[in-house]
Amino acid sequence: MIHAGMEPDPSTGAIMTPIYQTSTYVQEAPGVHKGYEYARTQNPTRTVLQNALAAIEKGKFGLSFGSGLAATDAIMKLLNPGDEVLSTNDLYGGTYRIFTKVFERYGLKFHFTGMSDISQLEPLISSKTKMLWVETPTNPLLNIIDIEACAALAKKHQLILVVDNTFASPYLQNPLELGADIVMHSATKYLGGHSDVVHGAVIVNDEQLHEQLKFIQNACGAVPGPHDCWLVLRGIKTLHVRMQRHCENGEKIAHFLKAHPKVDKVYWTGFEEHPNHAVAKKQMRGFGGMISFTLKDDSLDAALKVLSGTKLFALAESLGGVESLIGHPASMTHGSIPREERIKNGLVDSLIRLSVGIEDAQDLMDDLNQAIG
Ligand code: P1T
Repeated sequence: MIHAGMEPDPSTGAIMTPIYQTSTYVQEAPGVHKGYEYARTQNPTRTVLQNALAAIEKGKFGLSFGSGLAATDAIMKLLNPGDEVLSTNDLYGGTYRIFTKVFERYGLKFHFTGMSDISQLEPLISSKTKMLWVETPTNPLLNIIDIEACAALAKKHQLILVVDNTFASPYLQNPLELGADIVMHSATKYLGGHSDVVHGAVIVNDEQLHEQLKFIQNACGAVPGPHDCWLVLRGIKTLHVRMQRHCENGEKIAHFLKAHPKVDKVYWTGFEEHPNHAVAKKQMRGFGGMISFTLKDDSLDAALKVLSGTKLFALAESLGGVESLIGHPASMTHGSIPREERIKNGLVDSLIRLSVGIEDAQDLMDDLNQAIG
């Protein structure tokens, strides 16, 4: 993570990649330049980040975007009107929103389904299906989807397999090695790691896919600024140590919640009784710091009291930063999914989501304990 894809700056030897805050590059003569023409197309800070992203995801090519959703937007533009996408039904609300509110208007069709049991998927695939969209672990219910099994299905039916790897991060899971065609990240989360940047990443192995996505990146222009690239580069250097601590704290807090008399269900991929724990163990190197739970008192009021009652856990959207966050998916991150749809997929109004940070675990447990009461 510290060295991946990162070389000292070739023009000065600066060990830390400089922020190339420029919109254009001087050419010696028309078409004679140092590989950089215009900063939407190329920027040296972005180049280093893109190489780092490829290296940490064990892929050949990385591409950076202005946000996770800008990355998703670029991936969807690989498709044509009439094409269909089979997507998991438990996913970030903004991804659901761009699929249904933006791309359906351009003639793409989306089918949302549970993917924990892969045998359910094949009957839903038709000649129009072109892409499989997988988020694992899912946001916010921490379902686990078998990436290798999806890859086999995608290969058989010639589908592009996309894995949103935001929740696991490349430290815990590398979907390209498991057969995925495209990995995407909201780098706003664990990759950035400090809640100070919004950023998106796409990593692929296939040269043709890379060329198509690079074309879209430049033609549509959802590129990040160099300062944001630099922040993500700096975040990546500590991803491994942060993730180790997120995992340790996540495990302690998941067990603490499970033992708490007022807590009902706890969703965490590390529990042996998690329906796909064996798959999680197979494809992940740890279980991360994302946990969702409900209270035995399943009223919305009881959940809201906990959400407003924590002192260390800040009530906020987002995840993956060093500081712990608490959120209410139904009204915050997943508010853009119609209620009936949410409830059908198990996302109840009283669900509470935690992004466990890297503070002292006992302090975090004390905070939850006083808020739950
Ligand atoms: O926010 P942005 O960088 O555009 O990324 C969107 C996105 C994509 N995929 C997953 C799995 C995500 O969790 C997100 C963003 N999620 C939140 C803001 C959240 O609090 O869940």
